[in-house]
Amino acid sequence: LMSSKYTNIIVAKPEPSVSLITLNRPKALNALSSPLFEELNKALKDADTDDSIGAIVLTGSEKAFAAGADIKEMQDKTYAEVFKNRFLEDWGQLAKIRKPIIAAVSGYALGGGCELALMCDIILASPTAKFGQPEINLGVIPGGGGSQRLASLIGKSRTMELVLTGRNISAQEAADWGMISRVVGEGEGQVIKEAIEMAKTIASKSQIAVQAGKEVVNAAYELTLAEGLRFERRIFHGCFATNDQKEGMAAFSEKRKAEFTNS
Ligand code: CO8
Repeated sequence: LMSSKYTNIIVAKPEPSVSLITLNRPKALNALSSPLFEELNKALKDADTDDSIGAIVLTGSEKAFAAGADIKEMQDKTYAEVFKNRFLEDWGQLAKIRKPIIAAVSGYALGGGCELALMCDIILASPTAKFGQPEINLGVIPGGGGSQRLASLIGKSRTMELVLTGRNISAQEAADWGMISRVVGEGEGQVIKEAIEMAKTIASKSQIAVQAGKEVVNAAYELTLAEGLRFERRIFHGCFATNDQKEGMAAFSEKRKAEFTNS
Protein backbone atom coordinates (compact mmCIF):
# COMPACT_ATOMS: atom_id res chain seq x y z
CA LEU A 1 0.00 0.00 0.00
CA MET A 2 1.92 3.05 -1.21
CA SER A 3 0.97 6.68 -1.26
CA SER A 4 1.91 8.69 -4.32
CA LYS A 5 1.15 12.17 -3.05
CA TYR A 6 4.76 12.63 -1.96
CA THR A 7 7.93 13.14 -4.00
CA ASN A 8 10.64 13.18 -1.30
CA ILE A 9 9.37 10.33 0.86
CA ILE A 10 7.51 7.04 0.43
CA VAL A 11 4.79 6.09 2.90
CA ALA A 12 3.76 2.45 3.25
CA LYS A 13 1.89 0.16 5.65
CA PRO A 14 3.99 -3.02 5.90
CA GLU A 15 1.72 -4.19 8.74
CA PRO A 16 -1.85 -3.05 9.41
CA SER A 17 -0.64 -1.31 12.59
CA VAL A 18 2.69 0.11 11.36
CA SER A 19 3.49 3.14 9.21
CA LEU A 20 6.81 2.97 7.33
CA ILE A 21 8.19 6.28 6.10
CA THR A 22 11.19 6.05 3.76
CA LEU A 23 13.24 9.13 2.88
CA ASN A 24 13.55 9.09 -0.88
CA ARG A 25 16.07 11.52 -2.38
CA PRO A 26 18.59 8.86 -3.43
CA LYS A 27 20.62 11.13 -5.72
CA ALA A 28 21.35 13.50 -2.85
CA LEU A 29 21.84 10.75 -0.23
CA ASN A 30 18.54 11.85 1.33
CA ALA A 31 19.83 15.35 2.07
CA LEU A 32 17.12 17.03 4.16
CA SER A 33 15.42 19.91 2.36
CA SER A 34 12.48 22.09 3.34
CA PRO A 35 10.14 20.33 0.86
CA LEU A 36 11.22 16.96 2.29
CA PHE A 37 10.45 18.11 5.83
CA GLU A 38 7.07 19.48 4.79
CA GLU A 39 6.18 16.04 3.47
CA LEU A 40 7.68 14.23 6.45
CA ASN A 41 5.73 16.39 8.91
CA LYS A 42 2.52 15.75 6.99
CA ALA A 43 3.06 11.98 6.87
CA LEU A 44 3.92 11.88 10.58
CA LYS A 45 0.82 13.86 11.50
CA ASP A 46 -1.33 11.52 9.38
CA ALA A 47 0.15 8.47 11.12
CA ASP A 48 -0.25 10.11 14.52
CA THR A 49 -3.97 10.69 13.99
CA ASP A 50 -4.70 7.36 12.25
CA ASP A 51 -6.23 5.06 14.90
CA SER A 52 -5.09 1.93 13.06
CA ILE A 53 -1.40 2.90 13.43
CA GLY A 54 0.40 2.07 16.68
CA ALA A 55 4.01 2.88 15.81
CA ILE A 56 6.06 4.46 13.04
CA VAL A 57 9.32 3.37 11.40
CA LEU A 58 11.50 6.01 9.75
CA THR A 59 14.23 4.86 7.38
CA GLY A 60 16.38 5.90 4.42
CA SER A 61 18.33 3.88 1.86
CA GLU A 62 21.08 1.28 2.21
CA LYS A 63 23.69 3.96 1.48
CA ALA A 64 22.22 6.79 3.54
CA PHE A 65 19.66 7.34 6.25
CA ALA A 66 20.30 11.03 5.54
CA ALA A 67 23.58 12.82 4.77
CA GLY A 68 22.45 15.98 6.55
CA ALA A 69 20.63 19.16 5.71
CA ASP A 70 20.81 20.07 2.03
CA ILE A 71 24.05 22.04 1.81
CA LYS A 72 23.22 23.38 -1.64
CA GLU A 73 19.92 24.78 -0.32
CA MET A 74 21.68 26.45 2.64
CA GLN A 75 24.81 27.71 0.89
CA ASP A 76 23.65 31.23 -0.09
CA LYS A 77 21.39 31.97 2.86
CA THR A 78 22.22 35.04 4.99
CA TYR A 79 21.88 35.49 8.75
CA ALA A 80 18.98 37.90 8.25
CA GLU A 81 17.19 35.33 6.09
CA VAL A 82 17.63 32.32 8.34
CA PHE A 83 16.70 34.38 11.39
CA LYS A 84 13.64 36.06 9.89
CA ASN A 85 12.36 32.91 8.20
CA ARG A 86 12.99 30.80 11.33
CA PHE A 87 15.07 28.33 9.34
CA LEU A 88 14.75 24.77 10.77
CA GLU A 89 11.99 25.70 13.21
CA ASP A 90 9.53 23.27 11.59
CA TRP A 91 12.12 20.52 11.43
CA GLY A 92 11.66 19.56 15.06
CA GLN A 93 7.98 18.65 14.82
CA LEU A 94 8.89 14.98 14.74
CA ALA A 95 9.77 15.24 18.43
CA LYS A 96 6.15 16.25 19.17
CA ILE A 97 4.58 13.13 17.65
CA ARG A 98 2.82 11.03 20.34
CA LYS A 99 3.27 7.61 18.77
CA PRO A 100 6.66 5.92 19.06
CA ILE A 101 9.02 6.45 16.11
CA ILE A 102 11.75 3.90 15.44
CA ALA A 103 14.69 5.00 13.26
CA ALA A 104 16.08 2.17 11.11
CA VAL A 105 19.50 3.48 10.11
CA SER A 106 21.75 2.13 7.34
CA GLY A 107 24.68 4.05 5.86
CA TYR A 108 25.28 7.74 6.52
CA ALA A 109 23.42 9.49 9.33
CA LEU A 110 25.35 12.74 9.30
CA GLY A 111 24.60 16.26 10.55
CA GLY A 112 20.85 16.78 10.34
CA GLY A 113 20.56 13.06 9.49
CA CYS A 114 22.12 12.13 12.82
CA GLU A 115 19.93 14.70 14.56
CA LEU A 116 16.83 13.34 12.84
CA ALA A 117 17.66 9.86 14.17
CA LEU A 118 18.22 11.35 17.64
CA MET A 119 14.73 12.93 17.56
CA CYS A 120 13.25 9.43 17.15
CA ASP A 121 12.43 7.29 20.20
CA ILE A 122 14.44 4.18 19.39
CA ILE A 123 17.38 3.83 17.00
CA LEU A 124 18.27 0.48 15.40
CA ALA A 125 21.33 0.47 13.15
CA SER A 126 22.68 -1.85 10.51
CA PRO A 127 26.43 -2.62 10.74
CA THR A 128 26.97 -0.18 7.82
CA ALA A 129 25.61 2.83 9.72
CA LYS A 130 27.88 5.82 10.26
CA PHE A 131 26.89 8.58 12.64
CA GLY A 132 28.48 12.00 12.90
CA GLN A 133 28.12 15.76 13.18
CA PRO A 134 30.40 17.03 10.37
CA GLU A 135 29.00 20.61 10.42
CA ILE A 136 32.34 21.90 11.74
CA ASN A 137 33.84 21.10 8.32
CA LEU A 138 31.30 23.49 6.74
CA GLY A 139 32.09 26.34 9.12
CA VAL A 140 28.95 25.86 11.19
CA ILE A 141 27.68 23.81 14.15
CA PRO A 142 24.77 21.38 14.64
CA GLY A 143 21.39 23.13 14.38
CA GLY A 144 18.86 20.34 14.83
CA GLY A 145 19.48 19.49 18.47
CA GLY A 146 22.64 17.37 18.04
CA SER A 147 24.77 19.20 20.58
CA GLN A 148 22.04 18.99 23.24
CA ARG A 149 20.70 15.48 22.65
CA LEU A 150 24.16 13.95 22.24
CA ALA A 151 25.44 15.61 25.40
CA SER A 152 22.69 14.03 27.47
CA LEU A 153 23.08 10.63 25.77
CA ILE A 154 26.83 10.10 25.44
CA GLY A 155 28.32 12.76 27.71
CA LYS A 156 30.36 15.90 27.27
CA SER A 157 33.75 14.59 26.18
CA ARG A 158 32.41 12.36 23.40
CA THR A 159 29.96 15.02 22.21
CA MET A 160 32.77 17.59 22.09
CA GLU A 161 34.90 15.15 20.09
CA LEU A 162 32.14 14.56 17.52
CA VAL A 163 31.06 18.20 17.23
CA LEU A 164 34.56 19.72 17.18
CA THR A 165 36.43 17.20 14.98
CA GLY A 166 33.55 16.15 12.71
CA ARG A 167 34.68 12.51 12.94
CA ASN A 168 32.13 9.83 12.05
CA ILE A 169 31.55 6.89 14.36
CA SER A 170 30.52 3.34 13.46
CA ALA A 171 27.26 1.67 14.41
CA GLN A 172 29.14 -0.39 17.01
CA GLU A 173 30.74 2.68 18.58
CA ALA A 174 27.32 4.37 18.70
CA ALA A 175 25.92 1.29 20.45
CA ASP A 176 28.86 1.13 22.89
CA TRP A 177 28.32 4.80 23.71
CA GLY A 178 24.62 4.31 24.43
CA MET A 179 23.49 6.46 21.52
CA ILE A 180 21.40 3.71 19.90
CA SER A 181 19.58 0.58 21.06
CA ARG A 182 21.65 -1.94 19.14
CA VAL A 183 23.29 -3.03 15.91
CA VAL A 184 21.17 -5.62 14.07
CA GLY A 185 22.48 -8.53 12.02
CA GLU A 186 23.98 -8.04 8.56
CA GLY A 187 21.98 -8.16 5.36
CA GLU A 188 20.16 -5.66 3.19
CA GLY A 189 16.85 -4.60 4.67
CA GLN A 190 17.47 -6.44 7.93
CA VAL A 191 17.36 -3.29 10.05
CA ILE A 192 14.02 -2.30 8.50
CA LYS A 193 12.62 -5.78 9.11
CA GLU A 194 13.61 -5.69 12.78
CA ALA A 195 12.27 -2.16 13.19
CA ILE A 196 8.91 -3.18 11.69
CA GLU A 197 8.80 -6.22 13.99
CA MET A 198 9.50 -3.98 16.99
CA ALA A 199 6.87 -1.46 15.84
CA LYS A 200 4.35 -4.29 15.48
CA THR A 201 5.08 -5.46 19.03
CA ILE A 202 4.61 -1.93 20.39
CA ALA A 203 1.40 -1.51 18.37
CA SER A 204 -0.04 -4.66 19.98
CA LYS A 205 0.00 -3.05 23.46
CA SER A 206 -2.48 -0.59 24.93
CA GLN A 207 -1.88 2.56 22.89
CA ILE A 208 -2.81 4.74 25.83
CA ALA A 209 -0.12 3.05 27.93
CA VAL A 210 2.40 3.21 25.07
CA GLN A 211 1.91 6.92 24.55
CA ALA A 212 1.98 7.56 28.29
CA GLY A 213 5.23 5.57 28.50
CA LYS A 214 6.82 7.62 25.72
CA GLU A 215 5.73 10.85 27.38
CA VAL A 216 7.20 10.01 30.77
CA VAL A 217 10.52 8.71 29.39
CA ASN A 218 10.91 11.91 27.36
CA ALA A 219 10.20 13.95 30.51
CA ALA A 220 13.39 12.50 31.99
CA TYR A 221 15.37 14.62 29.52
CA GLU A 222 13.65 17.85 30.50
CA LEU A 223 12.69 17.69 34.16
CA THR A 224 14.62 17.39 37.40
CA LEU A 225 14.50 13.93 39.03
CA ALA A 226 11.97 15.07 41.66
CA GLU A 227 9.66 16.61 39.05
CA GLY A 228 10.07 13.62 36.75
CA LEU A 229 9.21 11.11 39.49
CA ARG A 230 6.14 13.12 40.44
CA PHE A 231 5.03 13.31 36.79
CA GLU A 232 5.56 9.56 36.28
CA ARG A 233 3.54 8.71 39.40
CA ARG A 234 0.64 10.93 38.32
CA ILE A 235 0.56 9.40 34.85
CA PHE A 236 0.81 5.90 36.39
CA HIS A 237 -2.17 6.67 38.62
CA GLY A 238 -4.00 7.93 35.54
CA CYS A 239 -3.60 4.53 33.85
CA PHE A 240 -6.06 3.14 36.43
CA ALA A 241 -8.81 5.18 34.75
CA THR A 242 -8.48 3.13 31.54
CA ASN A 243 -10.27 -0.03 30.43
CA ASP A 244 -6.91 -1.31 29.22
CA GLN A 245 -5.56 -1.41 32.79
CA LYS A 246 -8.60 -3.47 33.87
CA GLU A 247 -8.25 -5.75 30.84
CA GLY A 248 -4.45 -6.15 31.13
CA MET A 249 -4.58 -7.11 34.81
CA ALA A 250 -7.69 -9.32 34.42
CA ALA A 251 -6.02 -11.18 31.52
CA PHE A 252 -2.95 -11.82 33.66
CA SER A 253 -5.08 -13.21 36.52
CA GLU A 254 -7.13 -15.35 34.15
CA LYS A 255 -3.98 -16.62 32.37
CA ARG A 256 -5.08 -15.39 28.95
CA LYS A 257 -3.84 -12.89 26.38
CA ALA A 258 -5.01 -9.32 26.91
CA GLU A 259 -7.33 -7.79 24.30
CA PHE A 260 -6.61 -4.10 24.50
CA THR A 261 -9.22 -1.69 23.14
CA ASN A 262 -7.19 1.50 23.51
CA SER A 263 -9.82 2.90 25.81
N1 CO8 B 1 23.50 18.25 0.94
C1 CO8 B 1 23.35 18.30 -0.39
N2 CO8 B 1 23.78 17.34 -1.23
C2 CO8 B 1 24.40 16.28 -0.68
C3 CO8 B 1 24.60 16.17 0.71
C4 CO8 B 1 24.11 17.20 1.54
N3 CO8 B 1 24.20 17.19 2.88
N4 CO8 B 1 25.25 15.00 0.94
C5 CO8 B 1 25.45 14.42 -0.24
N5 CO8 B 1 24.93 15.19 -1.23
C6 CO8 B 1 24.95 14.92 -2.68
C7 CO8 B 1 26.32 15.18 -3.27
O1 CO8 B 1 26.46 16.55 -3.55
C8 CO8 B 1 26.27 14.34 -4.50
O2 CO8 B 1 25.51 15.01 -5.49
P1 CO8 B 1 26.07 15.17 -7.01
O3 CO8 B 1 26.07 13.75 -7.52
O4 CO8 B 1 25.06 16.04 -7.66
O5 CO8 B 1 27.42 15.74 -6.90
C9 CO8 B 1 25.46 13.12 -4.06
O6 CO8 B 1 24.75 13.54 -2.92
C10 CO8 B 1 26.34 11.93 -3.68
O7 CO8 B 1 27.27 12.36 -2.72
P2 CO8 B 1 28.86 12.11 -2.84
O8 CO8 B 1 29.26 12.05 -4.28
O9 CO8 B 1 29.56 13.10 -1.97
O10 CO8 B 1 28.93 10.64 -2.23
P3 CO8 B 1 30.19 9.97 -1.49
O11 CO8 B 1 29.83 8.55 -1.31
O12 CO8 B 1 31.44 10.32 -2.19
O13 CO8 B 1 30.25 10.69 -0.03
C11 CO8 B 1 29.36 11.57 2.03
C12 CO8 B 1 29.23 10.51 0.89
C13 CO8 B 1 30.63 11.35 2.83
C14 CO8 B 1 28.14 11.41 2.94
C15 CO8 B 1 29.38 12.98 1.40
O14 CO8 B 1 28.29 13.11 0.49
C16 CO8 B 1 29.29 14.10 2.39
O15 CO8 B 1 30.23 14.43 3.05
N6 CO8 B 1 28.09 14.75 2.49
C17 CO8 B 1 27.88 15.90 3.34
C18 CO8 B 1 27.75 15.49 4.81
C19 CO8 B 1 27.56 16.70 5.68
O16 CO8 B 1 28.41 17.57 5.76
N7 CO8 B 1 26.40 16.77 6.38
C20 CO8 B 1 26.08 17.86 7.25
C21 CO8 B 1 25.29 18.91 6.54
S1 CO8 B 1 24.99 20.38 7.54
C22 CO8 B 1 23.65 19.94 8.49
O17 CO8 B 1 23.13 18.85 8.44
C23 CO8 B 1 23.10 20.99 9.39
C24 CO8 B 1 22.01 20.39 10.32
C25 CO8 B 1 20.78 21.21 10.33
C26 CO8 B 1 19.69 20.63 11.29
C27 CO8 B 1 18.78 19.61 10.70
C28 CO8 B 1 17.69 19.21 11.70
C29 CO8 B 1 17.06 17.88 11.40
